[in-house]
Amino acid sequence: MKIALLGMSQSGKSTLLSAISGKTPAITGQAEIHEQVVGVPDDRLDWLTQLYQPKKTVHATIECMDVPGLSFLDEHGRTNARRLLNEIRTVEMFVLVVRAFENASVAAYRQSVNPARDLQELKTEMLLTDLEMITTRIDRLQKQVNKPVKTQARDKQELELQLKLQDAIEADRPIRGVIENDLQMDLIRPLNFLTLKPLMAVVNVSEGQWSKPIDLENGAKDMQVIQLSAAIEAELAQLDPISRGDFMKDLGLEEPASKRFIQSCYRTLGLISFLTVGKDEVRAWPIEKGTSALDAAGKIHSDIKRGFIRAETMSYTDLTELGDEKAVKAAGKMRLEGKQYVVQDGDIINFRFNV
Ligand SMILES: Nc1nc2c(ncn2[C@@H]2O[C@H](COP(=O)(O)OP(=O)(O)O)[C@@H](O)[C@H]2O)c(=O)[nH]1
Ligand SMILES: [Mg+2]
Repeated sequence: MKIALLGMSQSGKSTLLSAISGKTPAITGQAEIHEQVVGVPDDRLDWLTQLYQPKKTVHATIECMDVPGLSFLDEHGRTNARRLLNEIRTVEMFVLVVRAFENASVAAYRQSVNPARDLQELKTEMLLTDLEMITTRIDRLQKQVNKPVKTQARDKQELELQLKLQDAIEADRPIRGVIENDLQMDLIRPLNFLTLKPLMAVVNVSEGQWSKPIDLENGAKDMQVIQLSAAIEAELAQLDPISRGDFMKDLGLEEPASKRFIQSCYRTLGLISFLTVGKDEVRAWPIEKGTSALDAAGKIHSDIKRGFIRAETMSYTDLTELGDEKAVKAAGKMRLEGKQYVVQDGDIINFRFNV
């Protein structure tokens, strides 16, 4: 999974990334995109590792792109922001980080701390970036559609769609709400529009303000929002688990924000995990909700999909309640599922296949 952190300069993106990854933050004021791979914590993997004692445990990972702070205050800033936005078009989702923390030594974007305004500005700029591309595309297609070339039928379809997208954007509506079917999706997929991707918001608040509701003025009504203090969370991430627990108790925090952050990413993308176990490896595999057993097999290896026979499946909950695989089988809770079976979160699957 690939995601990008976007926000105005000094909103706390690099600090947040350090909180999630446990690594020290990249230098502030970096000019280029910086990528960090973050492991996805999963208590189930810890428990399964105890039970199976595998040679290795493989957590899912998220590739986070830490994008330098955006600024739309002048032409230079806008050009630079446009360039950066163009570089991250292929990520699966965007996390919009907005500043709500007070810190006199950190200059605020537009000279004031205003998370609702910054969120709105980010969303508007993403719409405008897409609009620019749509306009260019429409010009090109309008010149092209009357030529009797091989792609003429497709060009006509795309032009019609691009005009519809243009209307939507001019009415402040993201593209993701306009695309109705796979055919339309196929026509525009290569363009990687920004507003096609789902969004999540992180409101970076001052210490102690994590549960005080911050008004985003409806700017985030269609997305997951999490509130945290990136600075505190980054400090927490540097501690050993015991001191971290103590510190969190003092602060009145129940769990590290990194967990909430990753859960929100999974929810935003509609992802769940199935698990595989064995002497060699215990591993979590992220898949989209609704994935069939056959497609889940393909995530592991194309051979397993090709030679698919059955998915021997038990639920993680049954395994923890009954203690081990033998007991799960004895209780009749080991199932043999076929290709069409819809994989559930926490399914532990052993694919039987033959190639
Ligand atoms: N008080 C406070 N300062 C923060 C917080 N998050 C970030 N900062 C400070 O704000 C500055 C910019 O943070 P940084 O993560 O580099 O922002 P970026 O430009 O969005 O990557 C740094 O000096 C941070 O220490 C926070 O939650 N509270
Ligand atoms: Mg940064």
